[in-house]
Amino acid sequence: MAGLIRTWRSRLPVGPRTPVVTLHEGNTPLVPAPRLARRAGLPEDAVWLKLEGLNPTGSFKDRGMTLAVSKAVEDGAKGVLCASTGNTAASAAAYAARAGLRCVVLLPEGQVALGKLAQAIAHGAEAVTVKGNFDDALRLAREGAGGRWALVNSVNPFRIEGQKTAAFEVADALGRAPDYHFLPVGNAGNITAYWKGYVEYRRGKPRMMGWQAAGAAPIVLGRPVPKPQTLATAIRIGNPASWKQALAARDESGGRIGAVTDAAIFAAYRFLAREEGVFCEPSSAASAAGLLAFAARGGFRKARKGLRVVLTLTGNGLKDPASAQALPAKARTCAADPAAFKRLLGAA
Ligand code: AN7
Repeated sequence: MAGLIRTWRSRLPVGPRTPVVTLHEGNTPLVPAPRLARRAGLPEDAVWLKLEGLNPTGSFKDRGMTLAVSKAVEDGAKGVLCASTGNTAASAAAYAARAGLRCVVLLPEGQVALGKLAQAIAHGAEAVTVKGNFDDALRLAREGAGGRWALVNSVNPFRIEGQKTAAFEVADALGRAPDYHFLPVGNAGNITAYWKGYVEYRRGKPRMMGWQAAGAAPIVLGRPVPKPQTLATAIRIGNPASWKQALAARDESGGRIGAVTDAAIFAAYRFLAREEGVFCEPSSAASAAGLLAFAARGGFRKARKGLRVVLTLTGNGLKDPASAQALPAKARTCAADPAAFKRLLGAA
């Protein structure tokens, strides 16, 4: 069925008069990752990637946004408002355009990947550059919301409701919930949503394995980080809004929330692209970096047969061309001459 509101209607807070603002999000592929599995010392059929970068605007945010914007329209909002490290803004901008609503996005200055900025602009969002970080921007957004401005950050419960459908899809694709679910953690909405989804769907419960960048790891440190630093800009967040819910997901599931260095994140980003043919954005690769770190420390002990581990790759690699351009490239130039090209191939 077209879009996740129609597909999961009975499990979502929508009524007959709720308009359906959709770009046919959801229903994303779950693909095996045999090389990553081998690298982690697991059986080749153990590790699966949920490709959320294949949603309409290139990230998992679309799952939450279809519902948040539909409810904003139902409630008579004139516009939507969000703070964002980029993907929420891109998604809000697209769904607001579709709904005919105004969209104001608050973006931390100089810290938003180029593709995400391009999306917000293309969809006609009113972009406000904030002289501060994401946490400062979210504070402004919360202050500004109300009246006929709907806040569509993940503090909006409809965002979580929409995003929980990813857990339903994973359980359907595997025939049951996985044993472990790895994902990056920024503002901690997504880990909250997956856990809610698994609990509600009753097909088993994975251990929830959340990963923050080491320079932006407030949940791991147990205190807010006033100046979060990481090249994985999507998760450059020092004071997550869903902190408590993330701890609940971790503790109720017997999981953990850990930190991975930028070097480990970028190594995993490169590995996924080169060895699995999957191009995600750097922040998304925190899940793979987390898997490798957990496995290297003997976290899986002796991997049993039938083990199922799912990683959410939250955003598309095309969002952040600058990060890809920083990778070592096999690039050369050639004269527009067949003989020269043949020599080049021969010398390869
Ligand atoms: C690719 O867009 O916070 O833990 O403002 O874009 O649910 O916040 C993005 C977060 C992971 C973290 N991967 O998810 C925003 C924003 C990608 C992301 C996260 C984000 P949450």
